[in-house]
Amino acid sequence: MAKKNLISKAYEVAAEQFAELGVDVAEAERKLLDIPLSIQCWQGDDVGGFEHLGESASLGDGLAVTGNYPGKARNPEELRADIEKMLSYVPGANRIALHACYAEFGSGRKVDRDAISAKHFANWIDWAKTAGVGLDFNPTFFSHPKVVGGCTLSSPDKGVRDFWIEHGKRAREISRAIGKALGTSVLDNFWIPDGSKDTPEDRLAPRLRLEKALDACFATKYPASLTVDSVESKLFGMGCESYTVGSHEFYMGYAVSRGKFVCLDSGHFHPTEVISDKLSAIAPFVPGIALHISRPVRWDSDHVVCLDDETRRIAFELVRCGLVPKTRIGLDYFDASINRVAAWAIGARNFRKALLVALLTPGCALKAEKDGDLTGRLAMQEDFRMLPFGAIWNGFCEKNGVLPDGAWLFDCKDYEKRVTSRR
Ligand code: RNT
Ligand code: ZN
Repeated sequence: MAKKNLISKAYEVAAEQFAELGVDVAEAERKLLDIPLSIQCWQGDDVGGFEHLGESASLGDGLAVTGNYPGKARNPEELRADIEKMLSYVPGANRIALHACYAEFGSGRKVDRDAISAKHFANWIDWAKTAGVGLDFNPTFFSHPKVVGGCTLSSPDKGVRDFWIEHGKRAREISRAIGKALGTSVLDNFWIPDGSKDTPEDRLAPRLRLEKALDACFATKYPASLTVDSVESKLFGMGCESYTVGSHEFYMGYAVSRGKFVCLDSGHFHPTEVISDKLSAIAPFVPGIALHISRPVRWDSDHVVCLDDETRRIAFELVRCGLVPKTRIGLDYFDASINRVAAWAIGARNFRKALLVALLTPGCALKAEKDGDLTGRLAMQEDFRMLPFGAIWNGFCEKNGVLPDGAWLFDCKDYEKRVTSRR
């Protein structure tokens, strides 16, 4: 009880301080609740999926999950239960991003990726309706024997290309059907692992094949109210260090010329290159931007999202440039070395915190900039770092029935004790 009192006291004082700086805290909170955040289902089972339920299958094709923390979800029911737990720690309009490999075949025969359809996602759709969340989708171009020589849509083998083109088409049709069933537009994000370990002689031919294959995938037009497509670039992957067919420049050109969303994964660029600066540069030229918020560490692009400078900067750019309506914000990380539900919640809460910080940032530094007072701008930017954002966050969580910092982890550990550790 004392703790609760402390949270509301701190909240009141903080809200007064923000009001003095011209910030409307209530409005910031309303906006934060309405911003959709698409949370990746694959944090819960190490990007395993359910195609091989009962058989073993390993993640591959440039993706790697490290760690063997106990308690990973073994089937769709466990994964959905874990997602519900995780969602209870994340205030706001959340969505869940699925991958095609999370299809469910029930007692029927396994269906290959070039033959899946919306009916294999019926349980997800029903669950989403009950849970009150939207869904997003991704075709799965990895962990499959038809990834030949590390390649899918850019493969020199027509049979391989055709298989994956059909998969891409199926994924779009599934996305359309989910959009229709849930009444919310589904983001269908294309990422492929294609590339090469060593330096290729011909860097052009695979890109021309990819261009054609994507055109074939996207031949059918669907209304944006049901689904939109995005294309996600990467710099390199494990075993694909020297050449990536779907590089940033490739997909920029593709998205701009075809009117597709560009998906920026914050882990997919050179170590000192940041995506926060790309948002305002790309926005004028594409119908929309998709984000995979992640945290790159050395070779890995998928560590749990922290509330670091770049994460804050991404959220700030979205808010300051008015890009929230144009952006599908999503998360993409997978950590199997710590409690998976906690990993999910930490990253998702952090991006919501980053958005809250952005929404609560006073406008006076912008005014100083417009007035040419660059000294004032820097002084204010630095002073604002110490504003009591945490007090607003905790009060905001409580008002919305979500456990504040310091409390949610106890609940999560209790869930671990009762549920995940027994798996
Ligand atoms: C891979 C891409 C891709 C995947 C997910 C699982 O480097 O980031 O988005 O992480 O689709
Ligand atoms: Zn990604």
